[in-house]
Amino acid sequence: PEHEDAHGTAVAASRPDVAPPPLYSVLLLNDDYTPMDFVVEILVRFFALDLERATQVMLHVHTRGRGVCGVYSREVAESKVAQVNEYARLNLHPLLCTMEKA
Ligand code: TYC
Repeated sequence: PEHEDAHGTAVAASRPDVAPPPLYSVLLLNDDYTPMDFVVEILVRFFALDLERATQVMLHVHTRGRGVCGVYSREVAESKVAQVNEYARLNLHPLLCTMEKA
């Protein structure tokens, strides 16, 4: 909603309608070649999961095809995706990380 100042100029209302920034899920996709222990290492290293939770997420991706590693702002999610894909490629694994609006 817009208010007007003494000159009739539109100014921001005292309670501006601010939308919360959208959140993004960062996903791992299954493949037939990336070793399970490498996927667990990724989940510990880049998503701060403990070994037990990392193993659960890895097995979920392995059996269901994809799974959520974490939920972040767009900027943080983009950074996680880039870092994971770069690290996987550096290690010659086909692992794919992607993101979608939560
Ligand atoms: N399917 C892989 C295997 O059997 C393991 C794997 C899990 C790969 C999760 C990718 O995102 C992934 N070695």
